[in-house]
Amino acid sequence: MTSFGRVAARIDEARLWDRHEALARAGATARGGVDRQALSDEEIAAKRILLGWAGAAGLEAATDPIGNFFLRLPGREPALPPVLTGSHIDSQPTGGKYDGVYGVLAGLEVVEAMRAEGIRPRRTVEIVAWTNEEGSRFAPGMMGSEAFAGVRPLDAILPVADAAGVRVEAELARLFAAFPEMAVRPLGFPVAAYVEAHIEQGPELEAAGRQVGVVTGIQGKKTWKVAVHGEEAHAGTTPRRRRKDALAAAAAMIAAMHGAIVDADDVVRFTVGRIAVEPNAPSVVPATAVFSIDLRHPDGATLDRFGATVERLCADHAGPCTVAVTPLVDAAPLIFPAAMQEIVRTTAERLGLSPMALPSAAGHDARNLHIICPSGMIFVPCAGGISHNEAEATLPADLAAGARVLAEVLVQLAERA
Ligand code: HGY
Ligand code: MN
Ligand code: MN
Repeated sequence: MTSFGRVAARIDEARLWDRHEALARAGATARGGVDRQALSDEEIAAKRILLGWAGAAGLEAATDPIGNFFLRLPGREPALPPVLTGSHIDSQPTGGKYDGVYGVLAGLEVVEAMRAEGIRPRRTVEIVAWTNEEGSRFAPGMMGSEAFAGVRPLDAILPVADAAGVRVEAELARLFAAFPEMAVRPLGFPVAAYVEAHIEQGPELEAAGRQVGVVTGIQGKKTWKVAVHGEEAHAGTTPRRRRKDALAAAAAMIAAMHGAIVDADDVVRFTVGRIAVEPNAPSVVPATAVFSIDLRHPDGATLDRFGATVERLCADHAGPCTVAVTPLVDAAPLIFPAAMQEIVRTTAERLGLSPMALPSAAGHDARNLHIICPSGMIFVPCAGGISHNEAEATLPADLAAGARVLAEVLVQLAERA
């Protein structure tokens, strides 16, 4: 047997599946999903489990000032920039067992397979769990890969607080205290290439009956935080003409944007997923309403055009209130290098799989690695395309098929001079 396929042949479907089940116990919810938000105790517990497996496999563990976790298999020439693979293990509040976790565990499975086959690539292979990909507890998301790639400075990230006022900085201190023996490396280093395996989080692969997707790119995304300020008042005594009702104004803004940000072909994605009202009391006219906006589209000009309406529509519907629209993320659509798409496609075909090319409608840390090194992604199907939902599901055979493709892609990339 040529060296091609040797590591793929060592991928252990049962071990990969069992590790998903084990990691899902960290932050398990009653409805079969996970609530393992960034820098939470649940995520620390999951990292401890991960480190146990990595230690047993002889991998070196390290972190960095933003809490990214790196599990390292030194190559024959460790001075060369490494090949990176991974994703995230933080989840949405009603998340599934596979979003993000698959990319980290598939990477670990590949390294286990390399060791079982006695293969030590030329380049070091590192598995990474990026900090706060989801952005549910701390907005915006992708803080770990953004800081690593230099997209967002650390000093702009550390002061960000969650709904309870707890800052990233304080939670990172807790994380480092939980792993006192962990080496802390400087933020960012040269990377030869990055490959991320992920469930599709959409219905295309399953509908086409394919096990593996070659990800062509990631659609563009803009997010904002909108703060509407009015005035507390008595719900029974205050006449309408004297009210400054922040929630009524926010509702008008949101309705106007839902009415304006639509397209006939159902491609644009506009979501207000979070709203917080103060003082949030039934008999008090709301003084403030703070809500999120998540806007996405695969075409940059269209995304910009819809994005340009946000600030105007909020201002037009503020009524007697004031409104502050704060941009958080402005990420253009991206296309992964043809060479990275090609190596995923040809590797899958050589393994006897029939890969399908498709773009990613969901965001991924690969977006930020794409800025600093050749990056690519491998998708596997998930049931009904359901994700960011506790019912997220997939098949052991699909996870293993994706891991086999990842294995042989990483071996090829890590053998390159
Ligand atoms: O929101 C996203 O696209 C990613 O799943 N966090
Ligand atoms: Mn994800
Ligand atoms: Mn997600």
